[in-house]
Amino acid sequence: MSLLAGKIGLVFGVANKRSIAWAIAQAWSREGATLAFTYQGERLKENVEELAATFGPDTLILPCDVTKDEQIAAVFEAVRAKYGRLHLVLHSVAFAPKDALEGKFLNTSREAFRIAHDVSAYSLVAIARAAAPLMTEGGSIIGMSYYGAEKVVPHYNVMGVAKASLEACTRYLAYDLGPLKIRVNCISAGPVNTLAARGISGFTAMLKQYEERAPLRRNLLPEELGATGVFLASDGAAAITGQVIYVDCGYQIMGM
Ligand code: 0WE
Repeated sequence: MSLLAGKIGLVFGVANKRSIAWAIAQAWSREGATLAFTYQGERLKENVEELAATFGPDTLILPCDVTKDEQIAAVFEAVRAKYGRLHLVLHSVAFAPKDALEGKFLNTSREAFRIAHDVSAYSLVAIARAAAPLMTEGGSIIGMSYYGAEKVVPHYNVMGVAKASLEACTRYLAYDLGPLKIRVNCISAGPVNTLAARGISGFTAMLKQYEERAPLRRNLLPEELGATGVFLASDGAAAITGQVIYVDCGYQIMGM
């Protein structure tokens, strides 16, 4: 208990109560961390305000479109002004234009490729660079990935390529930030029924496939992502950096 007492954390990527970011934020909070949140666009502002308010009325909540350097700068300036330091960052942000997640990868447009990589991979670099000066007591930065980064998952398409980039960014950031005692890791989650997964054709079939094929013969629970998020944020993971940790009921080990 209280593995994260005295830690300040910043969470990117809460959209609603089903968000992976929310599962990890709740787990961080339960372990004693003080959290700040960002939201993407006015559409999600109310959702995030409502959820974040459960951690107290003075919870810092800031808008952040991660493709805008000024907005990232404003977020970290607000954290600096309120807390003066930072220990934890969760990056749970991804986007590719919908038409790029349908049909052939071969037909990915230059613009869809750019957007997917800007939102889903480069943003981790920009956020890590802004976080580092505040992580004066060391830190833990966590990104979210998916198996489509290393194997072809039909229709995941350019998101798979962007997640491969995110995982490589994680390793290079881990190298640069290691001397500052800042660790950078990814959690590669099995499929979770979130807003981002909704509307993806065949998603229900994918959940069923995991249930049948994964060694643990079930899908993962959001609170299991929370528990791994706590571990990676805690001193228990003090020697772990640059890694991709699979939280997928073992699906990734299977060859057939
Ligand atoms: O990373 C993801 C999804 C991220 C995502 C979702 C959307 C839907 C709405 C990124 N961009 C968009 N753009 C939209 O317009 N996952 C791991 C979930 C996911 O998405 C898939 C999957 C899985 C699993 C897409 C195709 C096939 C499998």
